[in-house]
Amino acid sequence: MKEIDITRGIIENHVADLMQSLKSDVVIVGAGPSGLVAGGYLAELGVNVTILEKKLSPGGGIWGGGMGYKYVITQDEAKGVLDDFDIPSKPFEDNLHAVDAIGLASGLIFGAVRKGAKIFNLVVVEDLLVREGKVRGVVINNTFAMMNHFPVDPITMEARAVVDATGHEHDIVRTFSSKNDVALNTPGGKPIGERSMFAEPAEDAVVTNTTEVYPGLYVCGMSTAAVYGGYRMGPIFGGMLLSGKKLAHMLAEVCGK
Ligand code: 48H
Repeated sequence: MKEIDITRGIIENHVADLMQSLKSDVVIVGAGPSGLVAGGYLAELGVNVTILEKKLSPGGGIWGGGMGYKYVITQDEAKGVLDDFDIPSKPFEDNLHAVDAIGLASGLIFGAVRKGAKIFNLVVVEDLLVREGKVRGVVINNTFAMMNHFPVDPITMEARAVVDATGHEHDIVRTFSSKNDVALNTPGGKPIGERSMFAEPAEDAVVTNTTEVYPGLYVCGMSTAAVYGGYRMGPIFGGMLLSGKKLAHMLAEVCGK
């Protein structure tokens, strides 16, 4: 066993994955629950999908459960998604299920990978490629370079559709809207901003507002609340899972699958 072979094995495989992702059908920014579900279903439907995550660990806001208590809650309507990703849950009250947050995060990550989504961690999406009024890809950089404010220029990936699954931050839509003179598909043409907690309408709105916000640019999960002025819902995750599933079916159709 030679160290140099271990090194070659890592570099060759990483670069092969990266080359496949240079031109994806769909790039999802953010590996939280909505992005992972969307990516998993899209891959299963035969779409070439890449998920980019700036942190070391995918999973987004799942890991901490509610205030560090390691369970989250889902509704009956989302049970099918848990089943599709082989994630156990315990029935709780009428129509609710308690899900171990660590089981949910790890199950969605592994489920997305097993279904064929390519996930790259430690990659920040810092901007978009826009041509002729349509989003055509992402501008990416290395997390460590960004954290240290090193003057390292970014590189790019092309995609037919880009998804902002960056959660509360709605980083992609926010940056796109502030850098360009564009009208988003929102009342007023700009992100509206998230509202205070009101779980039931918040959960419905996350799914309703999973949509194309600008040609080629889609939102799912918590970023829909920030973009469309939805309420927050606290540690109930059914809306995130159902938003990811809705998005996958919308984009599979866009990609002709
Ligand atoms: C690469 C990025 C970038 C970037 C951010 O926050 P998330 O878990 O997102 P959702 O929408 O799938 O789930 C939301 C849920 O976790 C939550 O916060 C809920 C239900 N809150 C309710 C409430 O009331 O508070 O994941 C987003 C991911 C994170 O992992 C970020 O690191 C990542 O996106 N990300 N990755 N490039 N520019 N910006």
